[in-house]
Amino acid sequence: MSANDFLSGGFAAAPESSDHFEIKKSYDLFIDGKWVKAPKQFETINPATDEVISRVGFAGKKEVNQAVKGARKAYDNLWSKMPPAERGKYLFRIARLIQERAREFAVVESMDGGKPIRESRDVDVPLAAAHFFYHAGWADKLKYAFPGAEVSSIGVVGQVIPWNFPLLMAAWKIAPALACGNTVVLKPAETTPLTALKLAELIQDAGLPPGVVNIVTGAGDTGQALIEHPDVDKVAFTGSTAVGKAIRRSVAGTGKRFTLELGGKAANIVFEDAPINEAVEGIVNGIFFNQGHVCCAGSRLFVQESIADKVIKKLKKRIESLVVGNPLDKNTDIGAINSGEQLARIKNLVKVGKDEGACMWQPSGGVPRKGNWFKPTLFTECAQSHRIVQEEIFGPVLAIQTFRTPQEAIAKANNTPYGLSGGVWTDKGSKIFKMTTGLNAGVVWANTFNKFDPTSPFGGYKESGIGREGGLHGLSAYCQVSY
Ligand code: TAP
Repeated sequence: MSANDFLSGGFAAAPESSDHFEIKKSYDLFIDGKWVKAPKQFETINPATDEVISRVGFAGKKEVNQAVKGARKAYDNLWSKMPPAERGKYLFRIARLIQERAREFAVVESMDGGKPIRESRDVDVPLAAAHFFYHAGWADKLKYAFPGAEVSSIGVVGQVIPWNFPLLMAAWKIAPALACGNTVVLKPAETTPLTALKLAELIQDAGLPPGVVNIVTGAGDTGQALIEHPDVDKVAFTGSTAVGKAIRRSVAGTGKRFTLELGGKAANIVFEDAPINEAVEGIVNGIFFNQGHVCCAGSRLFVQESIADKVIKKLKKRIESLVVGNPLDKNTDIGAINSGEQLARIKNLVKVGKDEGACMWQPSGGVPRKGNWFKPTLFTECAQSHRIVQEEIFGPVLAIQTFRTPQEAIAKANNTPYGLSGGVWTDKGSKIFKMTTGLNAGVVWANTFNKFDPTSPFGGYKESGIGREGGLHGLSAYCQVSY
């Protein structure tokens, strides 16, 4: 498929090239510092073109066991005993290598996952490097992170990550684990294994001792085998609430430590005194960033009744200008839906929204012929009971409701099983404090949305999970802290 097969919103196409690096025809599993053949393989597909990019290994119980053994050996003999400043040097090296190979990682991430290159280039990859830099700095300062406490490592960590931020989630998980002296077995998502495998190559280039990081690709069964492995001391999972619940049941009574970062249904709340144009940008960024495949996406918009018509009109005008198309084109605002399965889920919930009586609007532009696409979509006339208001769609679909008072906004925003994030748009600082204390969410942004930083803890309440990642809170989840 050529770049011209995609729509470019009236702009001249500006595709990023993919000929400056190699994607191998097939990848094995990265176990104990070596590339190990898996008994079978599966294809990883470019969701924007339906083309096969590569074939990757499918790890079964035997390979997962081999990886955990490698991680245990590296933990017992080397990594947990290494002077922390030496561990830090490896992390700094990995961070710098990610920066050096940033363009390659950004292109592969967009090809394998479907996200616009502007996002993988400006958000995913720089943040992944930042997570390694940040945690590299903590490696030899853990006793200052928790003053007065004895701090030690935990052991072997089993980590399972989703497909929406593949490299970034790997960095979120691996960097703090290594900084605290643990070793790791990581299972990337089935539809987006490539940047984790490229990270394994980079880790080899960084000279990290064998077994400290192991990467086993596969499907849900591979993740389950890892989580249930008796020699795993801690489980770190990011993914859906349904799988998170199953994991919590499986670790119950085993003594394994665990953190669960799960789904969300964030409220983005716009008051009549907000800077409206900025708020409209924030609404667009909140729900259409990464095609809405974002756990903290602002998927429920609450607009104060007095400005609702104005905000919705401006929002529609802005959405008309969004470019849906080639993820590798630098003009693209909304890329491809990550998989056919996810596209079917989005279509199904959108149909439910219409059937339940909400009013759907989509912009006039088309979408490319091949691949998985869904237009940015708004729903008005939504009720709290509608499934599109209660359930995580994980796609570019926004449910809009109105409110009259801050109390009503808080009550409606909190009426969800989730509690991951939220946003408040207002000119008044006092209102921001009132709202942020009233909202039941782990992260609340004020007059902005979807901003991330490794120093800032991230995580949820209720069905959005348990534990935090990032900052000191995230660090404490990877060490034993005894006072
Ligand atoms: P899941 O279906 O839960 O998959 C997440 C990971 O778990 C994948 O690697 C998956 O493997 C694996 N997995 C599936 N079944 C498993 C099992 N029984 N035991 C162990 N591992 C298993 O989620 P997803 O659809 O990839 O990701 C979307 C979800 O992640 C959304 O709900 C989103 O909100 C959430 N998410 C949350 C956050 C935070 S920080 N809270 C961040 C990003 C995403 P396969 O891919 O091979 O099936």
